[in-house]
Amino acid sequence: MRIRKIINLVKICVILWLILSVGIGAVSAEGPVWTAKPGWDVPSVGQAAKPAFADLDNDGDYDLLISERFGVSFGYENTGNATSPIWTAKPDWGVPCVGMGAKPAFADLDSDGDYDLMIGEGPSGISYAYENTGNSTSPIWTEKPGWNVPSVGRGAKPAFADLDSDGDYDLLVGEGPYGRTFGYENTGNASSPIWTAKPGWNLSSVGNGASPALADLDGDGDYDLLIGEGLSGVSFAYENTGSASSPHWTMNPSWEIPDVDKAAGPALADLDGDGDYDLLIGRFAGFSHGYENTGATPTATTVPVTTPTPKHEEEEETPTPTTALVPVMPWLIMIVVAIFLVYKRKDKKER
Ligand SMILES: [Ca+2]
Ligand SMILES: [Ca+2]
Ligand SMILES: [Ca+2]
Ligand SMILES: [Ca+2]
Repeated sequence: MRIRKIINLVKICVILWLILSVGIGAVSAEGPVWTAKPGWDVPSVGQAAKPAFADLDNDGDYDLLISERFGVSFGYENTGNATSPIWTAKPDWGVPCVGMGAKPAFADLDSDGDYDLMIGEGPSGISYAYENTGNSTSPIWTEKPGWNVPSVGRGAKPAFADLDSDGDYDLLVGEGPYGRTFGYENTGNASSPIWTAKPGWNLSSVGNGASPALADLDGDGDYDLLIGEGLSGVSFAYENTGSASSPHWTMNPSWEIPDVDKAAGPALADLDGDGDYDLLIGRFAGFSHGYENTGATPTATTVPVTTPTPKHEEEEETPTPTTALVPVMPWLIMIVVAIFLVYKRKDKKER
């Protein structure tokens, strides 16, 4: 009788473990396969490199801005082409120090056909906006406080995408010490953004120094997500198992990228023109490492975005680690059940 009870309890534990490990909602087997591509690497910019892609000279290939730990952002022109990038320093496109732990993100925020810029900052937790007052072939970054995103605490790391398919850019902003990511809906419009907190899009902690990057990784027409982590250097993957107008983030470990040392800062763009997203991950040592997506090319990457081309982002960090709650829970439950059984047994014996 008692053996049957124990067997039943073990069964319940196993089922709970499966449910909690897999999460709610099925994830896709299709999607990216990341293969190191040293030819795309970018030399060190100092510490905690955070790249962001955009075609800054409107010649049809992705260029780069890489921010670093001490708040400076460096421009790189792609002097190769849309299928084979070569990164050449372009000081004119850089941004002077914004503070500490800078992380850039690009989007055309005023719908005038050129990329504007947001740079997340460390101690203030504010994401500072810059309007492109140059043009689509020659950017000039001019501070635009009206577009700033209020503080998320420390270590702000913004990433843009139209998350509700209404034709304007929305935001995710990662945060430093606790590794959380916050959603912001653009409740203004495509030429004048207003950032309104949208808790339904938030993500729980990945540990520390969350650095999000958004792109459609499985070619199903909605944005998926990578979040770089500060201490482990892992970039965690989330598949959008909701829809293009209502995202639901479900962890998909088969898409994640292992350790790059620490302060992982992923940025996504199609670097070889084969129709899928490739990857650059900034790391603490200041380098950015290239990864080619060698998975099966997903058909039609038709993410609804208003302006130029889709693009994506990065992070920095320091303090408190927190281990992911989900993998720990099943073990906790099993330990509690085991203790309960031992006590029950002892109790019976004593009686
Ligand atoms: Ca270009
Ligand atoms: Ca613009
Ligand atoms: Ca939107
Ligand atoms: Ca998708």
